[in-house]
Amino acid sequence: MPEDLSGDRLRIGVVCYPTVGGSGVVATEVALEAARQGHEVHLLSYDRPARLGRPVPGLRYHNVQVSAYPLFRFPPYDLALATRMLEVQEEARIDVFHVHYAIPHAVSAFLAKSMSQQPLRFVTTLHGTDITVVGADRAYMRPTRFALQQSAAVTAVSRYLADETTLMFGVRSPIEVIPNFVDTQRFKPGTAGRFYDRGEEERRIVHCSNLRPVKRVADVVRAFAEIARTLPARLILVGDGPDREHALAVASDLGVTDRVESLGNRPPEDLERLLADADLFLSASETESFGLSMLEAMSCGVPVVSTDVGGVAEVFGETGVLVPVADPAAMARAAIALLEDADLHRRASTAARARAVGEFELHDVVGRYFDLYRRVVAEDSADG
Ligand code: GMT
Repeated sequence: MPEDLSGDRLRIGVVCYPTVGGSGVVATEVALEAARQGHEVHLLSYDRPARLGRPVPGLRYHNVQVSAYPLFRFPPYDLALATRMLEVQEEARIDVFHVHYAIPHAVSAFLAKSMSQQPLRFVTTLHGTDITVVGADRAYMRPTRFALQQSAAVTAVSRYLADETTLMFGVRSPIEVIPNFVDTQRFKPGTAGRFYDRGEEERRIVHCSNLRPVKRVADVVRAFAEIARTLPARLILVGDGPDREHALAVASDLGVTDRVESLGNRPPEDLERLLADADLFLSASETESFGLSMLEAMSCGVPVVSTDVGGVAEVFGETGVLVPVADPAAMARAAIALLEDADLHRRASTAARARAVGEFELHDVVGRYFDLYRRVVAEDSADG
């Protein structure tokens, strides 16, 4: 029998992708903070999420296993997830599931809800390509729209993404914007300072992503090659994905291989350290609903130059520099301006950190999810 929880404590089921991508990071941080605040948290995924780290009291991880029969060219993960959600619901009497990334998580949640003998409530958070790219695919559109309509509440990580969803999916119910967040105590400026404090000539430029085509990482390398023609600089690529080899081939063609380090996926502590000591962050994405790694860089006081897409302007506010997509020359010009002028860089660094602390601090934002869970549970109890 599940323990009787008192007062404000909730039983929360969190569903996410386990990879280093932003939606998995956000989901894991929400789960960790909920457990720290005394809620009982059940995290479901097909692998232990990259940000989870060591076991945490109050948080249980449930693995979703998919059988691979010879007949299945595509093992049905959505069915396996629905079954696991139902089992966890029956075992732990979950008050609310929070599914991150609509496809297929919201559809699995709806299936679990339909199969459940008890009320099963779920909140869906939209992150980006679940709507802007994947969701526009006819094969996914209708079940996703249906599952959003069946969610007790839908949130999006930026106003841009909320508006896109309303436009593309014709979702009539309001979508609440709850932005992504950063732990500004973990992601903070390093003690070594920037290139002018370190007395070093070489500027450290970082790009961090899952190196998928949407990130246009080759444009980051092209911009970097221009920068490296003007200034001593090093490019550090963090993350792994299908475009890694292509990016390195472009670096080789442009003669900057010896100045590009590709570190692959790194544990969160390494990312915090790398950003803390960076001088600039570059992002060349063709779409970005939010840009969590840019926010993490800002929190470390690292100025960011990004393509002007999606919700990036909402994250930047008055900070950062926006350039057109597919224009590495413009990106390089903006970067050089910051990396040549210590005063300009210092102001940009201070503004970036101040914006992250003022608008996106983890403890200020995550509480909005907990308020939403309570509202959903209260409304459902009142209805039923
Ligand atoms: O949608 C994706 O590309 C995957 C997703 C993820 O799992 O990393 O990224 C999206 O969600 C992040 C967390 O909310 C956002 O910071 C990213 O901007 C967003 N990616 C895109 O929109 C391309």
